[in-house]
Formats: sequence, C-alpha cells, structure tokens
Amino acid sequence: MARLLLRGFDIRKGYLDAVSQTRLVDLLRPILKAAPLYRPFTPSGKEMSVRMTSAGALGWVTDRAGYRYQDTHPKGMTWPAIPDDILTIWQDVTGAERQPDCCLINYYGEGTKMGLHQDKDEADFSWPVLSISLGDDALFRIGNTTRGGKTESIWLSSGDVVIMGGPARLTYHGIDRIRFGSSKLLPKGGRINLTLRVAT
Ligand code: MD3
Ligand code: FE
Repeated sequence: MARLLLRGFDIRKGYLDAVSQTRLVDLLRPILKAAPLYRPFTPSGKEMSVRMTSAGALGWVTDRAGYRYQDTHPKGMTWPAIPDDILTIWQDVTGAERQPDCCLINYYGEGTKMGLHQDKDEADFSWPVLSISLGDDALFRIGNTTRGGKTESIWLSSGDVVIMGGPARLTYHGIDRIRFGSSKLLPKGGRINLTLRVAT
C-alpha cells in the first residue's frame, strides 16, 4: 500500500483490496434503498451534479435554507446507521477518540464534478475527516486554506482512502472529473465517495 503526503493530506493508495471494496458496496445497497440518493440544491438555487445521501445520526444537507447537518433525509426519514465495517476503517486509519456521526455518501455519474470548497459546517475542526473512494477514478484537486493560489491534483482510485487532519482540515478541495467506466466495481458505473466526519 503506497502512502503519499500532499499538502497535509495523507493518501493511502489501495488501502482496501478488491474483496473489501465489494463488501463495502454490498453494505451500501440497503442504505441507498432506505435513504435514496438525491440531487441537492445549493443555497443560491443551483442543482448540484453530485447525488447525495448519508448514514449516521446526522446527514449533511444543502438546500435554499443553507448548508447544515440534520437528523433526517430531505424526504423525512431518519438516516440509516453507519455499518460497523466502516466504523472499523475509521478507527484503524484515524485512531480518533470519537466515532464519526456522519457518513456522507456522494455518487458521481458521468460528467459529475464538485467545485473547490472547504468543509466547515462541523462544530470542531480538530477531528479528522476520512474519505473512501469506490468505483471510477476521480481527479481530486487540492488548494490552500484560503481561496486562490496554486493547486495540485491527484487521481483517486477505488480502494484509496484520504485522511484530512491538522492544518489540512480546512484546505480547499474538489473533484474536477471522473473517468467514467474506468472501474467495474459499481454495476452502473460511476464513483461513490464516503466521507466520514465528526459533525457535532
Ligand atoms: C479535505 N467530497 O463531500 S473527498 C465532500 O470525492 C467532498 O466526494 C469529495 O469534498 C468527494 O465534502 C472529496 C476528500 C475530502 C473530503 C472532506 C474533506 C477532502 C477534504 C474535508 C476537509 C478537507
Ligand atoms: Fe469536501
């Protein structure tokens, strides 16, 4: 397993082997059935290209009212629990004293991207954030802790995990594009990113 440090991001290429990736996708199936993916709106009223849902006590949502964590899906149901296998990955990789209370599930279909942004809706930035990539390759762009300046990009592949902690926690980041069809993991193609966070 290769380990890369890029602007304070700790990138573990190939952290999950093929069997573990398939098992994770199997765990996600009932979650996506109970809390279906939807296309969120930004506060300015633009529909995002990424489709989203969450697991855990809290889910991250955005709509005309703003960005926030809330305990229900936009359709009203509570979020499914975060599977133990995913909590185990968090524990192994971060060693944090607390478990995450949100597992945001992002789905990238053909043409989906996510603009450069900071994650700052959490109460305490001293907790790390963990990203798990499944499915198609994605071009991940890393900027700075303020807007603008030079950026660096790296391709994330299925099974890679990224830990954002310390000063890197407030770094601007985004997904420029995915290589649709580059992985056979997801039956319909595309990419799933799981983002584990301590929200409260
Ligand atoms: C750096 N997701 O959901 S994961 C997001 O691939 C998000 O879906 C992207 O950015 C994706 O907010 C990138 C990598 C990531 C996630 C959270 C971070 C990088 C981060 C939080 C703080 C700093
Ligand atoms: Fe983010």
